[in-house]
Amino acid sequence: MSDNCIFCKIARGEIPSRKVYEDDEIFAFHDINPIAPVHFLVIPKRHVPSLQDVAASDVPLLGRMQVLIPRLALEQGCRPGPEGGFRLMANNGADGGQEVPHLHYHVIGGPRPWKRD
Ligand code: DGP
Repeated sequence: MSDNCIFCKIARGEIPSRKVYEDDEIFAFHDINPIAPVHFLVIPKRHVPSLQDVAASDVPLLGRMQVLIPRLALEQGCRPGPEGGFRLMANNGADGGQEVPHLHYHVIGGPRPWKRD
């Protein structure tokens, strides 16, 4: 937990968000500035700044996130199979274009065109 982290506050319910999913380790919510019909973020509840900060002990958590994401994508309206799908994106650090320094996966999809392709 990080006191000043906006995504920690969202995961704790201190800042409102449109929740997509929650369990004891993972929180998912709609991006405030969506670039496609489906655009939500999946974060670990624990404060991890970016993928540059994960360790071997985080593999089970990261694995759970990866298995969860396709399920949530379908629930949020992404189409199944090779004709459908979604984009999974993680910006890491300033050079990676990361604005919020709490690890998050963007899940982006739905019928094209998107605002930014
Ligand atoms: P990134 O550049 O990868 O760090 O993307 C951060 C994303 O987080 C960006 O698409 C907008 C989103 N975001 C920032 N602040 C908030 C917020 O307070 N609520 C929600 N729902 N999304 C936010």
